[in-house]
Amino acid sequence: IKPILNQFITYREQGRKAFAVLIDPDDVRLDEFPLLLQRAQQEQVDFFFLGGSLITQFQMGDIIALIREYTTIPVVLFLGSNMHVHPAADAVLFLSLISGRNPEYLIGQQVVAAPMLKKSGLEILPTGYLLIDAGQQTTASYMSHTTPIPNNKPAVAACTAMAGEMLGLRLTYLDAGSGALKSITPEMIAAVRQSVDTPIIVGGGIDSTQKAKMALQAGADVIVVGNGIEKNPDLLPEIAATVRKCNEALAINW
Ligand code: 1GP
Repeated sequence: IKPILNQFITYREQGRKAFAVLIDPDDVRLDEFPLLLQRAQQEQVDFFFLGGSLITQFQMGDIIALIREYTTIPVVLFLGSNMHVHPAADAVLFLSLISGRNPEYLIGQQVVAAPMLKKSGLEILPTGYLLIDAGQQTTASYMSHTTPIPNNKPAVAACTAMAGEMLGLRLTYLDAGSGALKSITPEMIAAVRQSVDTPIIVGGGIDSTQKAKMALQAGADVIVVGNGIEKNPDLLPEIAATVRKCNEALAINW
């Protein structure tokens, strides 16, 4: 198994929780960025997810170079389009939007990206991507022309995740979309947890330690926080501490 996928799977097998910080390349101010990177390194953030639905600033290369300068944290691309692929990252979440019924995001984009990704040397992380209703239309559902899974239908999410796993997708990503008003319910996370063995990544609207803890306790293996940290950088160490506490509690239960 390739190293980053292995990292996700080992965390899952050991019951160890992980913390990914989502960086939207358009929102990065390069002069302030090193401070965030130093903090992330200090707090032992597990992954950087890098990407967004739209990228209007050509600074992916500079961002990755700064991440390399200040941290040893792996960079995982999380892209809205194959136009945004950057070979200097470590890996790419190769997403199939399985909650939607738009063939373009189920397989079309992937066909176009495949030869480029093969040459890029990036590690490919085959990921079942589920958009969950967030109480308002998110950029992701607008851009992908798909209807998200209703927030109060855990069984739909569970069956979708199951089908993704049966198709061979190695990671399951439950996303309420960036800046979601409603983050994903513990009931839905728990239903998915009972249905698949893949690592489960949960993100969208996690802007407090309470929400982070709830997602982890419900069965998320990796939580992703973007907007919350952009608005309040102090949230980074707070969430890191929550993840650590959760891991300590799990270690005691062993
Ligand atoms: C969105 O899962 C990510 O795709 C994270 O969302 O920016 O709301 O933390 P936030």
